[in-house]
Amino acid sequence: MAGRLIVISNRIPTGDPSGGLVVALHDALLARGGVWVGADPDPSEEGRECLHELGDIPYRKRAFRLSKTERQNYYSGFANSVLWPICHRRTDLIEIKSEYRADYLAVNLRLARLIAQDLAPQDVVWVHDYHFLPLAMMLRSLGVTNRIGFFLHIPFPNITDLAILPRPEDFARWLASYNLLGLQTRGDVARALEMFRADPRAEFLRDGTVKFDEHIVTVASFPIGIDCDQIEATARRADPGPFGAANPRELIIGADRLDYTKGLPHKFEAFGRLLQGRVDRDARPTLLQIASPSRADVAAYRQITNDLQAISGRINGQYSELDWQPLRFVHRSVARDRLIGLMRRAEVGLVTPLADGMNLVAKEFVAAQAPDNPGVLVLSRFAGAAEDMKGALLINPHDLDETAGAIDYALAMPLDERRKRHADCLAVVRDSRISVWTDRYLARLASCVPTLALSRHQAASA
Ligand code: GDG
Repeated sequence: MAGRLIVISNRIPTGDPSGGLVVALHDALLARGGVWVGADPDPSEEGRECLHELGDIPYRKRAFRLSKTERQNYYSGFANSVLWPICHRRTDLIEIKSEYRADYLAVNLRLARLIAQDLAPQDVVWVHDYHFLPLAMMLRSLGVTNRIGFFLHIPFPNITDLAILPRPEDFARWLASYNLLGLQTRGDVARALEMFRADPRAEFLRDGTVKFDEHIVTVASFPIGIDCDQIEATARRADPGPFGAANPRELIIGADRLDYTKGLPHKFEAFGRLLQGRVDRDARPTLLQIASPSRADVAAYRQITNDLQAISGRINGQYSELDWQPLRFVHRSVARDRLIGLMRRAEVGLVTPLADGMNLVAKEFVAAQAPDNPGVLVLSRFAGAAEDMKGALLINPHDLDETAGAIDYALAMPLDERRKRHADCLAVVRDSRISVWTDRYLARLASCVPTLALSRHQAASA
């Protein structure tokens, strides 16, 4: 595929690339050349109409400015208080305001104009995530016929939840303007196709693509992965660091952004259930929950933080001993190498989202284990990762007894079974490694029906 790669994502990394997706996109941009466009983290009333250059690297990074009001309405508002809860089946938390939607569309239109000015005919555009759903439709309205791909990192919403969106009929039109709609799982693809099937404007062509008005979109799953070689290497040399006097014998680890989708209250309560039901009173399992702060300007995130402090206080108050604090709730971000070291040190990785696009922590935990003496992954069946990771102990996080039972089983699991389950999970993690994911996505995008050749394709499929 000739032409530059134009990547659009909400955040553009500053400094050296780190983290799987960032490195993978960085590598793809290095290989092909191109531009990485994202929002400037500093809101400003100045310079709203320009993309400014960041850094001096073989490809360009360009940041677009948001005013404080736009950041509030487009980012905290429509993206994180409307789309995020809808996609994660938390419609009770949705906050609809007309200015949210207006600024979401305005920011996307401004971005589309800025991108269109700079596009060459062979360039390929790859848009990431729910902040930019209408971008392709807007680029098309400006006459752009380049290949444009979209990848949704979060779950595709249920059709009934979609109806809660203001002007729900826009959603299908936004997505149909892309050449390739990439989703995390086969379940997501099924929900997207259900949406198109229910829409009288959509028609299924014989090759499985969807024709919607004058557009043809391919819908497919691309389960995202991690840089497993790098994590395995880090885990071999990483040091979990000191624990203080109470060095846990049985360590259960959780590491999540502090988000209401991650099922953290359920995780804490299930751990409390485990402590309550202990037969061996000398057993002293410790749950270490690292929760990196996230979106503190949205009320639902402040609420969940307060809830977690209350639950962890109650559980510790009930079960702590002089030399043992069963639940350690660390509400801050931990250095990457140390986090990987803690994962390797842990007997159990506990991942309990109520809804999650993929969940990379589950994959990182597997990659961080010593294959000859691995820990056990306890994984919510509502994480995208559960669709393929059948070697994990799959749980329903709403069922506290089931989760407590799975942790108990994991802590007592014989070495043979641990090795077998870990090998099964590691094979899945390696198959979906991030470099393969990027290549697969871009190759599929290159093979999609180009927007210009529409009438010929229609004739062939009729
Ligand atoms: C979205 C989707 C999808 C966590 N705490 C610390 C830390 N982390 C790192 C983890 C992991 C990343 O953050 C979190 O990734 P997840 O996939 O678990 O979750 P989201 O942030 O919600 O990501 C998700 C993903 O996009 C990719 O498509 O899988 O479903 O929601 O890498 O290790 N990293 C450091 N310190 C921490 O304290 N350094």
